[in-house]
Amino acid sequence: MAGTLDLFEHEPGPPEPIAEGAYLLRGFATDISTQLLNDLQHIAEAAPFRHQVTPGGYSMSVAMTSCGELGWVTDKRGYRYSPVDPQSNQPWPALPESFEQLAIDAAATAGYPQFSAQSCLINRYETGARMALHQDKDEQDLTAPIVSVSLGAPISFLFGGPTRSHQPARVKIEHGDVLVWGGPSRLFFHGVAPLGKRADHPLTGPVRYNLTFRKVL
Ligand code: MD6
Ligand code: FE
Repeated sequence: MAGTLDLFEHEPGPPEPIAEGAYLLRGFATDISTQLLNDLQHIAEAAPFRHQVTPGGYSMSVAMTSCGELGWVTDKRGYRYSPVDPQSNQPWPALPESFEQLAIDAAATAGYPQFSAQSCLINRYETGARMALHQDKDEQDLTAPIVSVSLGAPISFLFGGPTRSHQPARVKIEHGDVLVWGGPSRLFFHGVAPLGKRADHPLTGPVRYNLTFRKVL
């Protein structure tokens, strides 16, 4: 029965441990992905995607915006969280209900029942865009996990270790996959390989979006 098989194809699997305290929830957000993408478009109308500049003076290949109480920003002065969009001097758009509930549900499923997000960074990858190996360490509260949702074209995620020299593992991340990252691996190095020329998804075309939910303070 093709119809039955089709239903199972999109069923989320059990949390897959990828590092100590870090879990991959494959397909966890697939059911609500059209709602998430619709809400994302509204956020981008109020706070447009932009290529921010690193403290070293490089323009990032990933375009970013934010929603929630705090947004992640970078410029010549450094990396930080800001309650206002520096482009408009207005507060960031509020976290949509769909985003907020997904972050809570995913964190709880991975064993972090107390999580609630203060910030959602939205990353947009077009062909060739990548994220160099880095640690997420601009947050004061390092006891909270990070919830990361991938939408659209697939990409290779790079999972490293506690030092930059640790050879990263490559894992293909697809539309609807959610990563919950905390505990002992909270400060592990990680990155994203360049989005491939043929990468594609019916809902986004050759574009990948990533939502990263964080408790900052
Ligand atoms: C991305 N994600 O997937 C970039 N950081 O586009 C991250 O840098 C990230 O996915 C911390 C935890 C989960 C992540
Ligand atoms: Fe990160």
